Amino acid sequence: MVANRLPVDRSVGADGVPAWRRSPGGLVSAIAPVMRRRNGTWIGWTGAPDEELQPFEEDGMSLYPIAQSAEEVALYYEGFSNATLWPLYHDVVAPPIYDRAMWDAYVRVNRRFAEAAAKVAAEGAIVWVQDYQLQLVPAMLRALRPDLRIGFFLHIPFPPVELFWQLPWRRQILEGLLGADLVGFQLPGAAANFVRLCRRLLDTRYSKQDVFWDDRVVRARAFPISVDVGELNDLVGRSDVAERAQEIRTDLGDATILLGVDRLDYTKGITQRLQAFGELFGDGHLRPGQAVFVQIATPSRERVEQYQLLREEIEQQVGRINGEYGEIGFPVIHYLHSSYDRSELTALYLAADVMVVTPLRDGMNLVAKEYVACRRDLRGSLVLSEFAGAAAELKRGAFQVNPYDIDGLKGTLLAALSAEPAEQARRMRSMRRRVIEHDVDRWAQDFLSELERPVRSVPSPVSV
Ligand code: GDG
Repeated sequence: MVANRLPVDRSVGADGVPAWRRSPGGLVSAIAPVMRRRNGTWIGWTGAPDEELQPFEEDGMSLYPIAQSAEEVALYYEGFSNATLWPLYHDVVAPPIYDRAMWDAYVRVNRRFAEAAAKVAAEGAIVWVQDYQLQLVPAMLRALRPDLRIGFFLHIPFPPVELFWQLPWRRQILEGLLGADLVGFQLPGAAANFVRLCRRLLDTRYSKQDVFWDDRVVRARAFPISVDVGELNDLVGRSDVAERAQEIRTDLGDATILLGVDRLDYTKGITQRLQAFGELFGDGHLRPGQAVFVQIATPSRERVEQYQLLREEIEQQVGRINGEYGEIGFPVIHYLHSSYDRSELTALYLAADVMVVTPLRDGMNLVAKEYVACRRDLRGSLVLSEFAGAAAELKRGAFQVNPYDIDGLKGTLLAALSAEPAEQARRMRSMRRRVIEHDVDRWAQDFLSELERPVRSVPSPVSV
């Protein structure tokens, strides 16, 4: 496995001794058992700059740390990954920065990951590369180790040709990805964008979702990621979690609870949803004390300027809305810029009457699926943006919305707030069926079995 981050976080135990702990989240829990079974090695960064560590074992996995200098973190990670690729791949909702020093660092760090993988992988091994920070790794690795079977998965959207075309290094990125045998995306539309781009930019031959490149077949396929249903089920079954959910309800005065849980990111549509919610008080549709919005905004990429600007904007907006519509003891928005553990998040999901997920663009959005997985009681409503990848699977049960349409958003929030229990149950049941059958284990298995499937050979060109 090659990913920007290792699957562990450093924590300090009660005795003050630093230790590693497995990172929370579905990706790690889905992959960790596969890695153990196959004796795999995970190559990644520890998250601390300027740290040279030897390979070590943790949680039954072999971990191989890659060092990044503070300058590389600024240029490769915060820069090219999160100030260039992230906005470009999310519909340019913020302007991407095109900076040559950032690009140079991206190439340098990608090469370091590729060289490490080339050194560690056994003869004929399977190598799975994750996400937009490492798009050059497949081709770099193939050049060093043509014997390997290489898969790549992109967690974020893949943009249409017209947007990707802006990138000064578009050819290098595309050729980097084409080093893989299998390029996985969240949605079929993203795979189609990729194939179209190969045709337009590199004039490759192709057949449906297969691209013929360098005498090889590169398969582009969709594998919608999902959540760890088993882990969430365990949390939902805990009595302390149920008690905490009840406590949250009581603390909020038994108001109807709307909930947002997002990294503080401009792709998540937080300002749009808060504006719509605030206007419902201005219009007299809601009263303070009757409904309350809890917005968890987990700190993210705090050194990137666009994220600092967004934080200021949201904090001003929350202050304005509470100042205008709140009453003593009844703020209309609870805004929490902090991160919580999984049990607290689960209690929030259980307490929420309406889960509001309104990204302007999102590869998948796991929060929507986590909410559904937690609601075994078939209660609660999900308001879901049409621009989240999850909408493709959950569209029948969710209250779908275009987050750019503030009036539409207001109407949808009201509809979700007034859904009767029978309607909630009907919608939730259909969404749960999908999420339970397609959990994150299935996602990992589907990707790996496609990667291991024998590849057909490149057909000879047909003369016309
Ligand atoms: C990228 C793509 C794609 C949030 N706050 C806390 C916390 N979280 C957890 C959530 C969820 C995860 O973080 C966020 O996942 P999302 O999918 O919603 O969004 P991104 O971070 O943007 O993820 C996305 C995903 O990759 C996977 O492919 O779905 O489209 O953008 O699991 O619960 N977890 C904890 N404390 C928090 O405060 N423990």
